[in-house]
Amino acid sequence: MTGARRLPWALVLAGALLAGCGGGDGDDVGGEGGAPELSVTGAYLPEPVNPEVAGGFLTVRNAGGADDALVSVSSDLTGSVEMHETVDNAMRRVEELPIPAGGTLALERGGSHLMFVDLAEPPVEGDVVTVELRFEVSEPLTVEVPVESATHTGGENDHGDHGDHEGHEGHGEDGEAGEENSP
Ligand SMILES: [Cu+2]
Repeated sequence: MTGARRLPWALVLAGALLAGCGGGDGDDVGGEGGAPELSVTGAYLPEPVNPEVAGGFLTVRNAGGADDALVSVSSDLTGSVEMHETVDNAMRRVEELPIPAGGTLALERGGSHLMFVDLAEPPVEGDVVTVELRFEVSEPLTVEVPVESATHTGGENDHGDHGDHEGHEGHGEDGEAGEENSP
């Protein structure tokens, strides 16, 4: 099995790359291409159908030259905000969502999303939820997320250019089917 022989080398290489990225204590952050540069667009939260669980959607763009990742989320709506990905129509919790250098992390219906759970009180259309996004590298970003109608998809007030739909390959296949599929 040649694949098995190659794996240790891949791990060594990944480790070396991580060490190279992480050891930047003495470096000047902000040099060209040296740091992620994140911005958030298109955030919305559809009024939940299930009053205890709400999905949240947004796009994080990384215009910088280094990878980053969304590692945790909090909000004033609930103390429990999870990050979920969707594989084969089943969603599952993940510990982080990657935001590649020069790329985007798109949280959208049918894909990865934020999951607000254990809601004391369901949000209604017209509310605004304050969400704090925390990243592996970048400083946290606070986003005011409008609550839209339950059927809102975020598509209609986008000005074109919504064509890239990358980054869905490469997930494992196990998936815990049978959780609620609400968002
Ligand atoms: Cu979910």
